Amino acid sequence: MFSKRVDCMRKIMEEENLDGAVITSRDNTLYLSSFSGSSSILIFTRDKAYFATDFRYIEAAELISAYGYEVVLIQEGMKSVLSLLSKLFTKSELRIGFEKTVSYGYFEALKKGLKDCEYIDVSDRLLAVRSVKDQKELSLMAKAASIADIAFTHILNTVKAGMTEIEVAAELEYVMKKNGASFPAFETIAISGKKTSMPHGVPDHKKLMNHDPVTLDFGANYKGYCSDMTRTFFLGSPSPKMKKIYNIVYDAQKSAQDYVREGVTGADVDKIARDIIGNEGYGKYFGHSTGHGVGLLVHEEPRLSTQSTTVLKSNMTVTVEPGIYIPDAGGVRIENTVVVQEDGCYTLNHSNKELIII
Ligand SMILES: [Mn+2]
Repeated sequence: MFSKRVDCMRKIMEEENLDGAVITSRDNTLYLSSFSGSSSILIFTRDKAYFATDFRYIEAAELISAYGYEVVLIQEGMKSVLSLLSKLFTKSELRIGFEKTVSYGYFEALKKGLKDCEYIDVSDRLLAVRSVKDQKELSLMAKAASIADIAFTHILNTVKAGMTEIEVAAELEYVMKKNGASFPAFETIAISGKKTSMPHGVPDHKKLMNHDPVTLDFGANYKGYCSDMTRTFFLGSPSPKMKKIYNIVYDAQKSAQDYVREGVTGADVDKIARDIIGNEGYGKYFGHSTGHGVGLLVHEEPRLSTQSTTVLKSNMTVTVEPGIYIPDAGGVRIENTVVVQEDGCYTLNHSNKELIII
């Protein structure tokens, strides 16, 4: 699988007519080499691939050589990296692929090491390749989603008024780890009451109260892959207004999810959800996009937004997560992560999305 990914990097290099490429972001190095440590640099020349890392990871890196990388020990940080680069690239005026997400300091150092080269961003190309998942990735993502489902069921069975938001977040994370997650895919959102009007509210020591809406937005990282789901439920019967909002968000989420298929654009899907919410008069309370790609990063390509011209392809994984947020009252969001197929999509997480009253 990973040697195939080296080939995919080679294809990008050919298409961009690159003499070399230097890849350092953790998500791309993981994708291209299977290495998940915090320090590694992949260097591609026209005919070879190098995996450079420091002493802490050299033993773990041995595996990487099986994928066609020559492993190189870096002993003096950036100084060693630059001397390696100047050994590998002896000519000047080369076309070198890099990632536009690197730090300014790193980029300046790179330019000093490889003088007079032209730098071409390949991160967008890699994100485009990564947006379509293979079967192995899909099975890891299904597992990550099922871990989150287990944690959600646990919360529904144990949550009660008097628990704090932080406690609920900690329970979710504990149960996810007990069930195989390495860590949460992102900072868990567990918010209650009026705070649910903040799409990315931060849990604190506020206690849950009867009749509160509770919004949980969380996911597991399983072997590098993320899951992402959101549910809003109620601790006792909701106010008529919150119930109405729930049903509109439910309709918007269901209709948009039903619309996802190969060949439609991100904007097409966004419009389905946005029109339903807008037609009910709540348009101004839905200020974020309808969804995003998920994979090694929790937010990646493609986007399901008003601006997204990306055409969806089979085996892309995207969230569908409309919401309505009314300041000083409360909010509702429902989010599934789905896999795009030729004639529709299937969802990776299976928790009930209908109105839940505990
Ligand atoms: Mn999301």
